[in-house]
Amino acid sequence: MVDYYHDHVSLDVPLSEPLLQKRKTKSLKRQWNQLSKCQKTVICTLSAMVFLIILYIVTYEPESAVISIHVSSNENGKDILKNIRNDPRDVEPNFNEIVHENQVLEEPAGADMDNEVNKNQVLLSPKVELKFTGPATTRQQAVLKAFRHAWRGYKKFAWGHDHLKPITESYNDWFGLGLTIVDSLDTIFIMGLKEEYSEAKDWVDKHLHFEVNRDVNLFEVTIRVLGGLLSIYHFSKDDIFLEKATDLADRLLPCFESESGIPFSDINLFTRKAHAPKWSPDSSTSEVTTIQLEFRDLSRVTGDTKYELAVEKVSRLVHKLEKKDGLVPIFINANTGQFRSYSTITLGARGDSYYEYLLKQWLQTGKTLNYLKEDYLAAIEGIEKHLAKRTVPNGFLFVGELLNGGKDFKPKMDHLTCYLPGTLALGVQNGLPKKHMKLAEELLTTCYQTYAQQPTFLAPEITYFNIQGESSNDMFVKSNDAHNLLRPEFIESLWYMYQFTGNATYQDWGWRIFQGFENYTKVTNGYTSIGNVKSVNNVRPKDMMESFFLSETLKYLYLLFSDNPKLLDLEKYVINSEAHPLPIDMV
Ligand code: DMJ
Repeated sequence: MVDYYHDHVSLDVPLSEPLLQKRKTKSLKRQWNQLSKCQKTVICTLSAMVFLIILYIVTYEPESAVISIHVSSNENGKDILKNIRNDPRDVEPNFNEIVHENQVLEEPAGADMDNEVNKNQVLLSPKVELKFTGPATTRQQAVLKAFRHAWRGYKKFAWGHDHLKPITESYNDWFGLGLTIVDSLDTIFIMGLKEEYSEAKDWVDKHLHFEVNRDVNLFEVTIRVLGGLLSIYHFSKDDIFLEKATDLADRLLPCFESESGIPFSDINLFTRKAHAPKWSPDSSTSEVTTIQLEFRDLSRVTGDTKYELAVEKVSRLVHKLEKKDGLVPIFINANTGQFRSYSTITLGARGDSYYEYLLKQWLQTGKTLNYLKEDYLAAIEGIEKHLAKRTVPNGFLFVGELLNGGKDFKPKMDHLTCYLPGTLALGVQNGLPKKHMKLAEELLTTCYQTYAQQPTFLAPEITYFNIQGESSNDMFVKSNDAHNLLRPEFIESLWYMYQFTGNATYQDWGWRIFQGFENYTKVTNGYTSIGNVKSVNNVRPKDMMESFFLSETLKYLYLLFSDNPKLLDLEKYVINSEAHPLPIDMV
């Protein structure tokens, strides 16, 4: 271009790229040299920071909600946890599909599955897929509505306490461990209740701790709290539940430091001092034998065998004791390791779940601990021989009790015994004698009658049976035994039986009983135990909603009313005494 306005002519010639670059570099260099030392330091620092930030962004990988398990040592469960698990706490659990990692079995040479637990053996939880998609039937919807009603009352008047007292709009603290929340978590998960899950988890995270200076019962806390935490850990894979479970189990372990290895029944979680119950020198047989599924599962997930070793020792000690055709007295001494002679033999209170856990431990361990199966089979023979009798009027089969060292028969059956048909069916499904199914069906019918014969359609706590033919009634209920605590055992059995037979009558029976609960135990702020099932006009509300109503009764009803038989797959899960599912070993 030509400049006509100046005394000279300037000509702009476009420079070539390399030439331009050279000039720019030269001028940059000149500018840099003109900077002060301080200016140069600031520029260098800023550049280094920008470089580091870019490097971090490029190499960052987000954490996954699926947990990778690689175990190299089992010295200390906590260390293992720290090392092997990601922290999925901020990740929303997937209620529709949760994938658990593969089971890892590191078995040293010579380990025998039917012998003592090998200290070096690390057996971790199997891969399990779950699909919980919320209620699919109108009956399930009704149960879900009942759960929400109970939860709302608990939340409003008893949040963080053990149990709701719905009539007085207050609470009860038995152990001070927020039992209803912990016990309900897996039911909430199965029902797909996201809001309730999030508030319950939040409470566990922030408020559940075990520095509690009070005595708790080993069995109750194990089945409700340890079992509840482990079950929801398996479902959600959220480490917070496992951390709490491990802390709790460590505090419970001193119970096993007795002379015999049979645990004391109670322990102070803060001082960790264990002792026999205040009212007796002995522990209850069902209690010391109904903690094994939970402690063993904790060993599976942490890789630390100390929990399983403690409880397995108990099973083996009880296995060696003399029994009456497989039947056990209901008291055992932690110091001597012996049964209390002449104590009652029953499938009800203090005896019940001994028999249940024989079968379930065998299942949990992939049918490898055969001494448990043998004890179970012997016990069922013993029941048939000594305890199973028929009423005279209509021949209903029931399971009574033996008193005075097995000398006297008492035609009395606790509602607790109604878990037995379900357990028998579970055994048959797993290859045990088919004749057990006949026993299961007959007992189920009798249990149903304990409900159906009451005007409330709710069973009493205890029923007596007519074996002398003194009247035309098959069963009768004493006033003191006429209460209903919202217990789950019969519903539990209905669910197992429906699972294995597909007989929809069992669903219909469950529905009628659910109506009984709706009609006579539902109150404005939840559900309440009642004192009298014998009169629809005078049920005498007892003002107590036990955590097992949400953990067990409503869970089993919800499962019973599902048309999907694999909603909770019994080939993959074994369910503890408080209805908390735990994975079965894949061997
Ligand atoms: C629950 O705590 C458990 O099912 C236990 O094994 C027996 N008693 C209650 C329910 O009735």
